[in-house]
Amino acid sequence: TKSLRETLEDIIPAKQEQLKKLKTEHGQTVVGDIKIENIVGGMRGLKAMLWDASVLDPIEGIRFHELSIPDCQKVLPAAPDGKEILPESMLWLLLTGQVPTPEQTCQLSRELAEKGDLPKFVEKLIDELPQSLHPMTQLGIGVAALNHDSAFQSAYEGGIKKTEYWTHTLEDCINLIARLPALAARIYRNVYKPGNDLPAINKDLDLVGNYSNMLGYGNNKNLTEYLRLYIALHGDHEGGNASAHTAHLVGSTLSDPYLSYSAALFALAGPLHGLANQEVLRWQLAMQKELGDKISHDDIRDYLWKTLKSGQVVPGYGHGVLRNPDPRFIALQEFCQAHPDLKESSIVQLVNKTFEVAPDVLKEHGKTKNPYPNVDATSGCVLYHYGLTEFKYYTVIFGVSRALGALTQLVWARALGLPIERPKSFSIDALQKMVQDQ
Ligand code: CMX
Repeated sequence: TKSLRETLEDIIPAKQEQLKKLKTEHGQTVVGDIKIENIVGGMRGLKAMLWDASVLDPIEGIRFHELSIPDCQKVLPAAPDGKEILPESMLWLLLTGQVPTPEQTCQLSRELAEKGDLPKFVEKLIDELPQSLHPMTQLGIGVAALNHDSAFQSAYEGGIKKTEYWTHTLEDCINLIARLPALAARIYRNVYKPGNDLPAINKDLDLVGNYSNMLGYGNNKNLTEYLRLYIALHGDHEGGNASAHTAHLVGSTLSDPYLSYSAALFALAGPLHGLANQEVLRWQLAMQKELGDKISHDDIRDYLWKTLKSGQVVPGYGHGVLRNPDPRFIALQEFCQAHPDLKESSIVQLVNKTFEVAPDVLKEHGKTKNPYPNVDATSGCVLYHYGLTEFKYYTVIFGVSRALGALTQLVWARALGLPIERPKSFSIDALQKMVQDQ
C-alpha cells in the first residue's frame, strides 16, 4: 500500500504536463471579462486563481475534488470506533484527488502522531504569552515560530532546484498539520485551564482523537466525532477565500509553509471570515440573555431587525460565493439531529429557530446577496453544548482545519512551479480615464 508521498509522486508528473500544455497551447484563451465592479468589489467573481482541491458552486456548495459533502461522508474513512470523516482522509483527498483506504488513513494518522510534538522553545514561547492575548493571535505566533525547523527554508538556503521545491514543502506541511493540535491545545490550556496537565500524544490515535484528548474532552465521544466532522468539512473552500488566498499569495514569494499559514491565520481572524463563528455565539447568547428561555419566532425577528438597524451584520449569514444554505451548515445540523442530547440543547434549538426566521428578514432587509446561513451559523453551538464554552477559542479550531486545504495547495503550487503572485492595480483616476476613453 502506497504512502501519501508515494501517491503524490505518481500523480505530479501528469499534472505538470497537463498545465504546461494548457499554458503553451491555450495561454491566450479568454475565460472572462474584468469589470469595474470586480476591481472595486473585492475581486468578487473574478476567475483568476488556480486551485485544484475544491470548487464552490453558488447553489450546490463545496465539492472536494468533485465529491460533495454527502459523497465524502460515504467514501472517506472514519475512525475505527466512529462514523464521521477523519480529517486525515480529507487531507489525503485534498492533496491527491484520491480516496485513501482505511489502511492508508491509519498510516497517515500514525505519521502525524509521531510528528506531533512541539519544539520546547515553542512551548515556552506560547507559555509566556499573556492569557489575555486572543487565542488566534497566539496561534499565528506559534505557527510562525515553527518555521525555525522549516525543511523548505533550510533546503532553499542550501540551494535547490525549482523541481525539488514541492518535496520540502510537503515535509513542512505534514509537520505543521501534525503539530497544530498540540499547539492549539496548549493555547486552550494556557488561556482557559491554566495548571491543567496536557496529555502526551497517543501514537495509536488519530489527529482529532489526540486534539480532543489534549483539550480535555477525550472522554466525550460525541464531541470528538463532531470535531472530526467539523475539521474535515472546514478543510477547504476553494482558493479565493481570504485565508486560503493569503496562504497562496505569501507562499508564492517562496516564504515557507509556516510563515504562509501564519499569515493565513491572521486573515481567518477577521470577523467577516473565520471569527464569525465566535461572533455567532456571542450574538446568539446575547439574544438568549435579552429574551429569556422561551423565545418565539417573533422575538427573533425583532432581535434580527435590531441588529440590522444598528448597522451590524448578522453573523453567520451571507457569503461571498454561496447563494443557498451552506451544505456544511446542513451537515453539522444533521449531526445535531442525529444525537438526541444535541437535538434537545437550548443553544442548538436557538440556532435552528434563528435559521427559520433570518432568511426572510435578510431578504426583506434587501442588502445581502445571500440571505442564508453559512457554516459559522451553527459550528459553535455543539461545542458550547458540550461545555467548550470559550467562544473566543472557536476560530482556532477553524484554523486547525483550514490548514488541510491551504497547505496541500501550497504543495501543488510549488509542484506546478507557479510564479509569485502580482496582480495589476489601478488608481481611481486611471479607472476614470479608462471609462472616459471607451
Ligand atoms: N447581515 C447584514 N448585512 C449583510 C450580511 C449579513 N449577514 N451579509 C451581507 N450583508 C450586506 C453587506 O455588508 C453589504 O452591505 P453594504 O452594501 O452596505 O456594504 C451588502 O449586504 C452586500 O454584501 P454581499 O455582496 O451580499 O456580501 P459580501 O460578499 O460582500 O460579503 C460576507 C460576504 C460573508 C463577508 C457577508 O455576508 C457578511 O458580512 N456576513 C456576516 C459575517 C459572516 O458570517 N462571515 C462568515 C463567512 C464565512 C466564512 O468566511 O467563514
